[in-house]
Amino acid sequence: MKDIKQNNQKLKQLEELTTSNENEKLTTNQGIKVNNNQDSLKAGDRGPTLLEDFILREKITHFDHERIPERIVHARGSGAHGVFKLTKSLKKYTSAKFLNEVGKETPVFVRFSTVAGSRGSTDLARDARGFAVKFYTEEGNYDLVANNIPVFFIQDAIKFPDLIHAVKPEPDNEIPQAASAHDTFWDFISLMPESMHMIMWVMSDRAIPRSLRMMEGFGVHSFKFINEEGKSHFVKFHFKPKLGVHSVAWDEAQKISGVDADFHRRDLWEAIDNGAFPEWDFGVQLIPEEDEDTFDFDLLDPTKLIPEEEVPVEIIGTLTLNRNPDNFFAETEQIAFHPGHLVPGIDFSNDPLLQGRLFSYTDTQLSRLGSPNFHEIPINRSINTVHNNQRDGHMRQQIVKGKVSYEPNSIGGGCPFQSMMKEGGFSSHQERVSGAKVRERSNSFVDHYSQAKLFYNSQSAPEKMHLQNALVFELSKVTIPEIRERVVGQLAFIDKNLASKVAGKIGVEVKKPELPNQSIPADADPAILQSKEKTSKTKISPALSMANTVKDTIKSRKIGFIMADGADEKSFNALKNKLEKQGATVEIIAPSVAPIKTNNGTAITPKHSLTTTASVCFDALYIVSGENSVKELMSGENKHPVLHFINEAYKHCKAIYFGADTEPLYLNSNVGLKKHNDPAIITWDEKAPEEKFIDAISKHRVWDLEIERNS
Ligand code: HDD
Repeated sequence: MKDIKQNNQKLKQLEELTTSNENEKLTTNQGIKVNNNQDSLKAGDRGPTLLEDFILREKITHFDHERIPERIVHARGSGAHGVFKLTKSLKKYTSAKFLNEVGKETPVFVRFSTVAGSRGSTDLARDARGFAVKFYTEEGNYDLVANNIPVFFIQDAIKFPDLIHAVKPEPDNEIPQAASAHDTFWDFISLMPESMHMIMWVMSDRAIPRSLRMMEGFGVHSFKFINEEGKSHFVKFHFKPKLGVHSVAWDEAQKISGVDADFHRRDLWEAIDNGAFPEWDFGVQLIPEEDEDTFDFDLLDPTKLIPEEEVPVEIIGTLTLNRNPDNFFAETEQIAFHPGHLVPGIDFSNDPLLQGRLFSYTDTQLSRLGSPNFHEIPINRSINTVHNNQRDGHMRQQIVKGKVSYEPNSIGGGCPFQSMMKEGGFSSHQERVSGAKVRERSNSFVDHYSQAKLFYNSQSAPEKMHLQNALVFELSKVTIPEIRERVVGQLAFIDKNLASKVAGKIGVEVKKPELPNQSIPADADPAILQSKEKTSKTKISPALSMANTVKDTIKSRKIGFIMADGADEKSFNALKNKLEKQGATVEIIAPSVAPIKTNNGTAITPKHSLTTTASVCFDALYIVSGENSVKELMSGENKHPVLHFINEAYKHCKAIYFGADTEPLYLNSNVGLKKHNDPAIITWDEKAPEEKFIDAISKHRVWDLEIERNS
């Protein structure tokens, strides 16, 4: 009951601050009704516009100031409202109230993002994805500012501006947009061995998700849980999508960027609009403080993950996104996350990357949102009312009564009061810290290759091939041979075969790279750094491969039905109903978007024409039965686009079902050259073809057949 109240509280808060123009009269910002919004005020109808035209001035001035600076990183994002429901109490580990009571619901807003591109850049860039969650808890806002990759490029925040400058468009010509395939990125990477583990992840298909709804989320750093007795545990956070983790092929990603640059944003929006609410299991890996030193890596090193085989992920709740924002700018753009927004019971670790982040986020909001009062913007407001002595500043909203804005005070009766820990007052974990003031890195951070190896070795054969191709693609765009060579030299520490294959395709030799000084502590043993023998305790981690993800549902998958006049209405309806019943979405693709007539004379309006969309926007294709429909598709200007559509879907290893009468399309496409040994190509003459089609869609793609199919 209380949770529903809490949920409603955020909703109510937002509702109170939301307006609609429905049935309203146009006014100025001062509330004056406007009688003419078409013409400015002039001296005569052909004369100059008058300075006194306050309606014109106000409108243009506001327009001139509509833009705010985009986020320095993670500028391109999409967000949604939702709820987090606790399924397992963590009271033993943390006093955070939203993690204590089973069944408790906490309202959330989640913003997903790419990292490198500008606000208007494509969704399908090869990049890490942000997965930032704001929990509006009764104890205040808690932000988990996560990514879809569990490790990071660098170990210390002091290198963050260098990393970002290297990956962003180059400063002389602002090229390329939203892409890491260029000289400066790889120059930096080639000189930073610590980035190699993350490089394995961003060169894998994890960096080109099929959907934001099919990505994992990771808090990356070790954080701390503190319980009521003050005992602490290290904790790593995980979000696991209920739909499984799936990606597109790089060739698809590039084409989607042209056909629908908003592919991920649209997919998220439509899924929520259609009631297919994205869901994740929320999990934790818990490590008692005293076990800190039992790993073969440092828990404070953000380039390392804890293999799930060593510390299993305990699922403790469900995150559901169930409401699209009303206004992109007001909500998704103005939301301000900060890893330092904590609630009692959660604390930081000494991870040096995290420590630097704690400074950066508020600082960036000040220049991006322009005022220290950004917490008053509706999407950023805590549901716990704010009481303190801070005052004034640009755009202050809260009207605090009384004379007092200092403490201690007697005039205000001493209010507002501090809270003791047992009253919910935030109290930092009492950790004994001592040490000389040094600008150094711990020796325990020096092994840069073991987990890169672990990741690579845990991938399936098709995943390894994609990763290798990604490296070849990226490094082929690097124009300076020495940089290519250095990267390949780094790869050799991970996998010799990978290095030599990549080297062969980019015209360099595998050589030991010159190691940069700045990333190696003065007294580090270079032998450790270069050791080819060092491997992690865990040799293979099945959890790291997407081949082992959930593949048993077609829920929210997009199926393209290719059809023309004369399509067989009965089989069209039968399959459409079957697919929709299982939660898939069906979209019709026809020669044009003009209505088509089925063999029963029913008019159906297609959503797409063969030229306004492409196979890359669909998970699977059904070539609808109907002799006349097939004839039309195979004739004139339709023939090439329809065969291209089918061939491309086939190239990307998608399920294709050829209905009755579609043999001409089957035989004239590349698909027709293969016989019935392909689990994702289903033809009219097979037994239970619809069931086979549904099963094939649920498998996502048949990556295992990729080489054979494309040879
Ligand atoms: Fe960051 C935004 C995630 C390291 C500085 N970061 C930002 C966002 C995400 C992350 C998801 C977008 C939030 C949103 O949707 O508004 N960042 C990470 C992760 C990191 C990380 C998982 C490493 C584990 N970040 C990092 C470092 C620094 C920053 C080391 C600086 C020292 N990040 C920022 C920022 C941004 C940001 C400049 C840009 C916009 C914003 O904060 O609000 O402050």
